[in-house]
Amino acid sequence: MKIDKKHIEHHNEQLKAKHQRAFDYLAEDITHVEEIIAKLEKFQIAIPSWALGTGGTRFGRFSGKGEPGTLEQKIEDVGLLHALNRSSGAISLHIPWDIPQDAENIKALAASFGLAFDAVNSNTFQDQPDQEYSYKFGSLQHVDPNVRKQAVQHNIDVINHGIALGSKALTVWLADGSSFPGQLNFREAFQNTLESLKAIYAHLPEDWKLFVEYKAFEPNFYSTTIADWGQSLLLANKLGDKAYTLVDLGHHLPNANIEQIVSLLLMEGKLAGFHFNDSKYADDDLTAGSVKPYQLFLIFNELVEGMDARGIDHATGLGWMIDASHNLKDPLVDLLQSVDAIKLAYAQALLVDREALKAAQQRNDVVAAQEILQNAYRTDLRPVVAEARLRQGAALNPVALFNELDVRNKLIEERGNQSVATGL
Ligand code: AOS
Ligand code: ZN
Ligand code: ZN
Repeated sequence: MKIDKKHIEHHNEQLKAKHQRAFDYLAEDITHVEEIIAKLEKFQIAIPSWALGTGGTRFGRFSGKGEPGTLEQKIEDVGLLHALNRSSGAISLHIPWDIPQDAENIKALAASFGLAFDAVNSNTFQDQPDQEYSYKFGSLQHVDPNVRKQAVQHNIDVINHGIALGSKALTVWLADGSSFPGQLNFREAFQNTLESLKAIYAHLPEDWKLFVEYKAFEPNFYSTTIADWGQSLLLANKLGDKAYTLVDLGHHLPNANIEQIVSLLLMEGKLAGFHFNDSKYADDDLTAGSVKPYQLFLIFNELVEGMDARGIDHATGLGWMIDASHNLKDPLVDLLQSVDAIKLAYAQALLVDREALKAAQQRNDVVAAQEILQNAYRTDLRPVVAEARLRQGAALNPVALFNELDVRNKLIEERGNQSVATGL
């Protein structure tokens, strides 16, 4: 299944008049609309290979169909997304779920869809059939040095796969922790983790980054060894300049002020990776912007402010990625919705009158500050995001075109009813 230019043009032709009316009406009042569009056009959000299949919960899984069974098919799926929205120009692989046997061919295939390779992800939260030691009681934190060594070696192997593909970052997410008080010594677990990360860091190429992901709980239910941004930042600072914190929106305790975390990490020059999703309770991995769109906007507001303050390029300075799981929706549609919601929040943040906000803060004008933020948030910028897509040669309405072209049924015709369990 391939989406060609003609499909997009035909679709856009039908929606163009209505779009133009909405866009012109909006653009008249936004003095820097061209600047916003230019930034939206450059903004790319990587797709994780594990989000292309139907997820599940520990209670069950309702299989999807026509899902990608091979790495080649996963790349094709992201290629479809990118053809529809021109904003999903990279794929993030998970080793060993995706082993690139022939890196050159895989690279060429990705390039044919205009895709690059984002951060590579290691996996020491599951045991693989051929491995010697079990990760049941942790990996990089483990009390047994043999287990730690095995986990370190796995991460080095992942770096090597990434080098062959042109990735520039390794993301380490650990399930390490404990489920019962007394099960481990917190300090020793942390120190073991640090030593293991140092060994991995030593194998990082000069132009690579190490993203240290944190998570409040789950799969362990009493302690997680890298549980919050403080613990991640502590490790990143001890490791060195190439190590950074990765913020996954679903990995905080309820009501955490994520926008403040983002702001301070940027201030320290230690924010580099981002996993988008949304949640009501914890790591629900729902579609970005589906539950708390205002929070997503506030996070972007801090991202834009903080990146501008440090002169960080919005498009290339941070590793933007989705990390989601879909139990009910078609994974591809869910990803299209996520990318759209992320770009909308970004556009809203770009609309904030920074000078006026700064002035309001300086005179402690709480009311004005709120008005400024909410004016931006409550402006319906969907036509601006659509205009950026139009100029990029993407579909004005990617979800509608996905349905019009009956993409999922075509994939089922090609691949059959195959379904792959993925995601966490
Ligand atoms: C797990 O909760 C984390 O979000 C990871 O970033 C990610 O989902 C995992 O590495 C995928 O297997
Ligand atoms: Zn994540
Ligand atoms: Zn997660």
